[in-house]
Amino acid sequence: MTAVPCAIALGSNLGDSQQILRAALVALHDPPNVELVSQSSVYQTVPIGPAQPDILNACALINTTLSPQHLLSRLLQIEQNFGRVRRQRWGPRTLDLDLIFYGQVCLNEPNLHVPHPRLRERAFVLVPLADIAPDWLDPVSGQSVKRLCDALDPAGVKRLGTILR
Ligand code: PH2
Ligand code: MG
Ligand code: MG
Repeated sequence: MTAVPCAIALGSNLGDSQQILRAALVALHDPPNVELVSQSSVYQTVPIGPAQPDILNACALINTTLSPQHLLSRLLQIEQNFGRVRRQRWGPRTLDLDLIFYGQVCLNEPNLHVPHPRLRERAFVLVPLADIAPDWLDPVSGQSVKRLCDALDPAGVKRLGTILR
């Protein structure tokens, strides 16, 4: 199978989030199934949802030979390895890994919706993603990441710097 380019969003606000994001990128890179292609800067973002500490967000581009469901399983497994416990929807997390785009594929399965259904309203996804994939076309809206990003208020998304590797 030829590898498919995908976009992944990362988030953390429990533990040493800088270190967790860095280690998560290392864990994600798992050749020959997943190749890490690029990573955005890290952003400190105001949480959407219940009150909790600010979240560190970033995005990564990968190439993968895994199917969407296998990639999702892999992301959930990495979250578990970082001690993710789900107590509350949109609650605090050591690590959240969301599949944003899987090539130009559109999928609506009970446990997996791709592109991510809320990506167009989330500056904490689109601002980092615009660092590394401004021209990526969202297959649902037909608009580029840059254009979707420019339509949002970037207040609440503050660039911290690059992720050291
Ligand atoms: N993730 C959510 C809900 N709210 N807010 C910010 N700022 N960053 C996130 O990653 C985030 C959120 C659901 O996973
Ligand atoms: Mg999420
Ligand atoms: Mg998630």
